[in-house]
Amino acid sequence: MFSAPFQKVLNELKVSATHLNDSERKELDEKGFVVIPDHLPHSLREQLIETVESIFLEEGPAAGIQQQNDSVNLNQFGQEPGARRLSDLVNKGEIFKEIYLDPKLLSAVAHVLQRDFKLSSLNARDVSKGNGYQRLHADWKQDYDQRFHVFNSIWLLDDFTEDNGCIRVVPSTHQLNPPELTDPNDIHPEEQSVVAPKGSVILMNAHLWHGGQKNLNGQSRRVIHAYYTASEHPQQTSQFDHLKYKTWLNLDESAKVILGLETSKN
Ligand SMILES: O=C(O)CCC(=O)C(=O)O
Repeated sequence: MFSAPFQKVLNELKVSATHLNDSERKELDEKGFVVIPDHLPHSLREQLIETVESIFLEEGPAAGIQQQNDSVNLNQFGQEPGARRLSDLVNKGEIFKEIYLDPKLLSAVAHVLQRDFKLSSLNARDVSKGNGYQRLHADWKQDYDQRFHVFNSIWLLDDFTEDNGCIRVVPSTHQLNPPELTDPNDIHPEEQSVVAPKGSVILMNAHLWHGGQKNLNGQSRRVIHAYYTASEHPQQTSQFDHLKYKTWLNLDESAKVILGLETSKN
């Protein structure tokens, strides 16, 4: 369970079991994911789109480049061919706190990980027409040891449709070892596309088998991934290595704990 200091941080951030209703909790427990529609208010979604697009513009061909630990599907430069990616959004706008400190999201992470945790990475992803297919994978690479170690959330800035490369998942695989499919194009008989309207957030036990799909019609499917890990594991984006002083100045103690910058204090 949580250390007393971490529980205090959760209380300060208004994280509580009541954020998930019984059916959301049941889906997360049984299927390994749950879609929360209308979670992003319209104006926040618009501001996020504006911010994300301005970062894409500013970073140009360097967008997404970052040394990341243990990334799935990324090349040596932290980029994914055919996908627009951004890394390290913690440093790229106060607005992203609305995501990584969201009380409902943190309540789901707390429910699944059941011990102190921290943000592992905060990235954005979009895929262009004809691209985006990923082999089925789990974000946790080791065998299932009766505990969960990682949690992901996918914030939909655009609709996820069958044709623009929405994510696919294999429900209820979160208590299995990661998939060992030999052919990257293998289709799992039980895989499902997750179709959902913009403004939704997909809360996902990141042990679940999942993968991006090909964007067939070229419509935008911009998402933000807020990914967490239990506190004993390294972060995908090390905040100690990357956090800028100007970001630090605007963080309160609770945010620093969620970013893994402070061990929680009494
Ligand atoms: O954006 C998505 O649809 C999922 C991406 C994903 O699973 C990954 O990049 O590992």
